[in-house]
Amino acid sequence: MQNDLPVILAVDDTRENLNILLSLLAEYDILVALDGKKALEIIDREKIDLILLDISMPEMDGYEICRLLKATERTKDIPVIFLTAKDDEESIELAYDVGGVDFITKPFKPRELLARVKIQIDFRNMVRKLEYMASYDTMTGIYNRRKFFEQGQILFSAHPRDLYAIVIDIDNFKTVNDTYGHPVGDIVIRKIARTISTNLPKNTVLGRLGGEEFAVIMKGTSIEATRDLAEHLRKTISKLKIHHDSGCLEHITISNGVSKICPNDTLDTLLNRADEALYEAKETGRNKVCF
Ligand code: GH3
Ligand code: MG
Ligand code: MG
Ligand code: MG
Repeated sequence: MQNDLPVILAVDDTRENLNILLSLLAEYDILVALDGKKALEIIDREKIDLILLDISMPEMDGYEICRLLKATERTKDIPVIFLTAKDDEESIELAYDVGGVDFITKPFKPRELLARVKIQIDFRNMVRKLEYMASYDTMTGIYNRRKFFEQGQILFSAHPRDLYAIVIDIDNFKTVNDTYGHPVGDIVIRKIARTISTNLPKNTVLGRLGGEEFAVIMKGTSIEATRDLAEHLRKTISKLKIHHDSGCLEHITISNGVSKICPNDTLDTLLNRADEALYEAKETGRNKVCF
């Protein structure tokens, strides 16, 4: 997770208002737009943490912009503070109805605006942190089980005919723990996760399903090509030299089970077949790929 300067987008059809905000919010990375169209272009391109949004603007007003953002998956969680000359109850109510998180009337008190911006940025950072914790495995930095299934499901919906799974399990890992201790076992898991991750094509979903078991969901071309990829992972890992405090481990191996999507499959049944293939790989000697 990065901790870059938060990016704030200020949208107002009056240049002078934007200039005031630019100098007031100098501690943030601040972008400005003079109309809705320009604002949407910037939001499309940049990762925005907070939007300060005027309401009365020609062509597209602030409410309309906010409604659009809230209806779009990628932008629905960006907090919007309305910053407007309006102060009637109806306008305030509508601002919250369309998804605004705060409402500030112009002319505003500078320190109050700064404080209210800071609250939203802090809240956004906290949400990001929680999202990260709910999605990534702390030890390896790859997807955890929950996020793996969520992302796998997205891939499944996009490519219901060309989906492939690889289930990966480290061989005799208990022996590694028993011989070298749990911390060295952790180093091995991390190294193997990183090796798998860097050897996968783009748009592949990789997750740690548990202990020393990983899974891959990918759009592929054939079972043979997927088997070749699994074989490449197996070979690469068997050649690793894994350094730890008191030495270097070699010849750590994995077993892989590969499956291709069949009609009526769900993500679960696709993965179950890869699991059965993995079981066969274990039963017939380990350090191999079965499908
Ligand atoms: P197999 O070849 O049949 O897979 O044998 P194995 O020893 O790898 O399989 P088994 O499932 O018996 O053992 C897996 C071990 O992984 C047991 C568990 O203590 C260990 N383990 C699970 N999670 C972690 C972890 O986060 N860190 C470490 N160091 N060990 C873990
Ligand atoms: Mg205006
Ligand atoms: Mg194992
Ligand atoms: Mg296991």
